[in-house]
Amino acid sequence: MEPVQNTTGALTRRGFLKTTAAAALVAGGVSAAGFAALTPKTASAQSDEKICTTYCNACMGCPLEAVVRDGNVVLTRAKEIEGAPIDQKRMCARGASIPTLIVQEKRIQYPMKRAEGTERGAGQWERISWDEAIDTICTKIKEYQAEFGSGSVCSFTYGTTEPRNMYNLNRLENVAQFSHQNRTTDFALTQGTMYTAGGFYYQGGADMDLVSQMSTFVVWGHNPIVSWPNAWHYIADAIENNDCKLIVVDPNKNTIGQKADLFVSLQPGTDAALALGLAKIIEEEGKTDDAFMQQKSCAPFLVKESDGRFLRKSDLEEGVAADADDFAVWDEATNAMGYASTAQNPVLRKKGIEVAGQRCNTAYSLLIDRISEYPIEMVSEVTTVPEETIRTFADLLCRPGMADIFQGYGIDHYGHGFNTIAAVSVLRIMRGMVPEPRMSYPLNSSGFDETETEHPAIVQSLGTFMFNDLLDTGEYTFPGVTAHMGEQVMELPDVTVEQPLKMLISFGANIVNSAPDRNRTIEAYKKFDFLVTANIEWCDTADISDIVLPAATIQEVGGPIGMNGCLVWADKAIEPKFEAKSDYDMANLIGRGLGLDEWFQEEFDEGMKHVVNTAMGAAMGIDADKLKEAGVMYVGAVPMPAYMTMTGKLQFYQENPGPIENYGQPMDPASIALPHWEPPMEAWPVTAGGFDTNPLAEKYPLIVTAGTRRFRVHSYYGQNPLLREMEINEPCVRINSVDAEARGIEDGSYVRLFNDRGHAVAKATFSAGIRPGCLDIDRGWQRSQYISGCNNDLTSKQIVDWTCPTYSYHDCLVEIEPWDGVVAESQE
Ligand SMILES: Nc1nc2c(c(=O)[nH]1)N[C@H]1C(S)=C(S)[C@@H](COP(=O)(O)OP(=O)(O)OC[C@H]3O[C@@H](n4cnc5c(=O)[nH]c(N)nc54)[C@H](O)[C@@H]3O)O[C@H]1N2
Ligand SMILES: Nc1nc2c(c(=O)[nH]1)N[C@H]1C(S)=C(S)[C@@H](COP(=O)(O)OP(=O)(O)OC[C@H]3O[C@@H](n4cnc5c(=O)[nH]c(N)nc54)[C@H](O)[C@@H]3O)O[C@H]1N2
Ligand code: SF4
Ligand SMILES: [Mo]
Repeated sequence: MEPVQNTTGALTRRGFLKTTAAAALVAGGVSAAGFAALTPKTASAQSDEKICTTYCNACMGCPLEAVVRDGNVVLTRAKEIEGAPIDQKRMCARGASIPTLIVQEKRIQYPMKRAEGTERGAGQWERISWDEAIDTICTKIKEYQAEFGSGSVCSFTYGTTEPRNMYNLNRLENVAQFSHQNRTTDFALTQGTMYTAGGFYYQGGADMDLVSQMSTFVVWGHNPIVSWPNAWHYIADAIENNDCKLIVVDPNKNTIGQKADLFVSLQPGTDAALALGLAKIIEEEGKTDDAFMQQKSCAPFLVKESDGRFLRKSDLEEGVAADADDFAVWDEATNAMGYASTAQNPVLRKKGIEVAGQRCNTAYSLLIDRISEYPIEMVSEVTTVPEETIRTFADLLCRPGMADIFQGYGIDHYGHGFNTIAAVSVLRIMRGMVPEPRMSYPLNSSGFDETETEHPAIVQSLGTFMFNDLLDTGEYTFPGVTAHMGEQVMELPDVTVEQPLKMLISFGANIVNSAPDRNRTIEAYKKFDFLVTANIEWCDTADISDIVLPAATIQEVGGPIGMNGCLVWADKAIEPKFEAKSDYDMANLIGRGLGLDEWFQEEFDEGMKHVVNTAMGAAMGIDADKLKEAGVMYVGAVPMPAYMTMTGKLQFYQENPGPIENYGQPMDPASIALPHWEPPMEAWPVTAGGFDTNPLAEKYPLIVTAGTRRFRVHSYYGQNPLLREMEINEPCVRINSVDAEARGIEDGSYVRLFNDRGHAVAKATFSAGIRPGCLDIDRGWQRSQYISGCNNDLTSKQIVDWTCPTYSYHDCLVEIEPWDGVVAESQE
């Protein structure tokens, strides 16, 4: 159905309102007629057909081919990757569903604004022109910034984290000096692997050649068969070709757990205790790789008792240039102090070393003290893993041949996630597992060419956990802490951030659905004066916005991505459907509308050159023109001269850690100096290890986690009709029959999960793989797809560790009951 137009061809608002009512263009859906118009036409003999290079951005960036006929993508298939030394050609059901994703019913077609006089969220929309949309947005930005300061306009640019999109969005939020809404998600794994091993191994996909060579492989809090499907076959290759032993650590027997030689089911949130207990066994049995630790880690570095810092050459000698600095060690070859770069035999296990009036201990001896707090009896009690299983695990870790540990977000999504990731990293360092330093080829998403060093910048980083306070009072207060640095103790006072908030612009992400404690998120969002959402498909976040902008898909825009060892330059395979525009173009329009034209001169193709053309690229002979010409280039992993940690060495000891996300919070660096275990903040329904049960567990005894699901990526792909055919088309919660039967719950019946924060109604699916006391609810279904409530109505925004502030989605207690089918008004 065509919108009504007046004689000049422009839309009339009245005319369109009539049309929308008739076409039921409420809540963002398009009519059946509109959907038919979007659907690819049947190919005829006369059809033009072309094959384009493209990719899927749903997890690992698989390079694909798109078959295009008559302006529609009719098929996607895995692309051959020339020059790849390993078999990389892969695609899963999500990649195969791209043709229907592009034309799905829920696609946002035009810029829309909330119908005048209607409530936010009432579902009444009017189509507007791009000009009106951009004018309105820019006028609002200018007004708020003039009256309340530049940071009163906040932008959120997550969910579409590709450099292709992020480049110009980052440019906009910096040049326009917005405040930036931080996602506060997945930070423990990022910060934990970065600080200990210098980065993400495996998950960038560039190290898969190593995975197939493993003799022992541990998958810890991760379910790659579902969440990184293209990673599984390398593990399978290792099992088939190397007789690799697979160990899986998870409370629940997840998909990959079925393939494990040793499946270790543990009490959720106790992984750090298990890792440190294993480390103690390995140390006591003399199975550490000492030569590796001496050469590649901070283990021999001397740590001063006075302030907990490494003793450096610059502490001992005058005029040492920063790049000539070195770390003091005790050299057994000379029985004297030496430096890390030259010592022959730096000692690992030594305490009470006096150097220049400073009492020092080796970093490794501090670690030994720490792991001595985790004897096997205590670890077994806390984790519930039998002592015999812990010993078998330790033996398997010490098998000859290559071994490594693939850590996942199952252990990230806890308040003490950093500590858990760091504790697991201890095992990797002690056993010499961490490979030579390498990294995935980095594309530049910063928003600025490497030569553009002078530019305006965002004014403040904010988390959604701050929004309720900021919107109520214009202030958020971080609690003060007692900070420890060696023998020094400091009281750090509360810090108050002042930031009035008026307007939020979200590019991608469906934050209302994905952030924890959804009811609190909605409460906050309602208090914003003005909300703008740019997305490909209509979602719960669009529902409560004032202006919604239609974003274009990869196939409609093209551009570069680097993942999985490959660089891809996708073709613009088809014209954008309806009036969709790329995020790049949207940033240009807003930037220019704000009078910042000088920063937004370049169109997409030129802009993308800054994304690919980096100094590293030049050194490797890679540039945008070459990549565009090739379509796909295999680059593998880029070798690095040193680990990208703060010292260039593998670090189980952090001398002065800063947080990955700095909101201005006070923090105690000692909380992550050496890894330790503490129970989860909420999901602790037991008494063990000297920690009493959380009293809340009397009311809410079950732990609910939300694992990833095969046929969706969070909410994305979750409205794709092809994928919806492939699974039960509604939210499900997996439950052990023991817990279900105790509550009179039948398999396949509706149940209500609830706690003080909210509730979610889902279909119970009995599963023997779920640990009694635990539930696993689908991740990603939106409120609009639930009968009542929603997964994130249950979760909490509380931040536990300010040295690594991250949302602890998996740390959540609930009770569950058969659902009586009544939706109370308060629950709607
Ligand atoms: N199909 C699909 N793939 C995706 C996504 C998606 O939504 N769908 N999302 C993508 C994104 S953004 C992410 S972050 C990744 C996440 O993907 P993964 O890293 O695989 O993480 P999860 O699925 O959250 O959890 C993995 C496992 O951790 C377990 N777990 C929960 N608590 C604990 C615990 O205390 N200890 C241990 N050892 N395990 C625990 C869960 O039972 C689950 O089996 O997937 C990416 N890939
Ligand atoms: N309960 C619970 N909640 C969780 C988690 C959990 O474990 N438990 N895990 C969390 C994790 S790991 C993550 S990463 C977050 C993810 O949180 P989100 O990023 O909010 O999740 P998605 O639902 O994938 O939203 C991505 C949105 O981006 C849109 N999009 C895709 N491509 C483009 C584009 O090119 N341009 C624009 N403008 N939009 C685009 C999609 O249509 C989709 O609406 O969720 C978190 N939420
Ligand atoms: S979802 Fe992941 S594995 Fe599947 S096609 Fe897309 S990028 Fe590849
Ligand atoms: Mo994530």
